[in-house]
Amino acid sequence: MSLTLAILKPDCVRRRLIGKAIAFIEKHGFGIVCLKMVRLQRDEAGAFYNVHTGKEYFEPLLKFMTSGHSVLLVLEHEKAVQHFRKIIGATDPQKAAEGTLRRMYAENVRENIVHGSDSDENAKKEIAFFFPTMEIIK
Ligand code: IDP
Ligand code: MG
Repeated sequence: MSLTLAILKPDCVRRRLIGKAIAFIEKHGFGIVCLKMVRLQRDEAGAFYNVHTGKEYFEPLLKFMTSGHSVLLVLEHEKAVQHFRKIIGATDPQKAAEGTLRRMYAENVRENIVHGSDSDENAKKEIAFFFPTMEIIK
């Protein structure tokens, strides 16, 4: 078993899709190991998405990610990072495969419902970033 970090982004919360997103995640076999709801501060969102600094979508991304509450989840599954990326689909919901979370619910490439870590190394960093004390119930 391995872990990944998921974020249900502010569009997911605003559109009352938390329940549907979590049901989808659980239906695909993930265990929820940690969960909390937060409103990201600008500096946190900037640090989290720091590799995207300088991209034309960076500022609007920070504005979006700080526009309301998000749900942070640590998820457990075999090959959690790859499996989660597969079930959420491509960044742009129009390019996401049929049956993926983004294809089903996301409205556009920015407001795409959900974040998933992209490597085991980044998952480790992202989990530590949001759950520094590893308050993981196991
Ligand atoms: P990912 O979330 O699928 O890993 P990344 O390329 O890491 O996608 O981008 C991080 C986030 O930045 C995306 O989920 C999306 O919210 C936003 N983003 C990425 N590319 C674009 C774009 O071309 N336009 C607007 N927003 C974008
Ligand atoms: Mg990414």
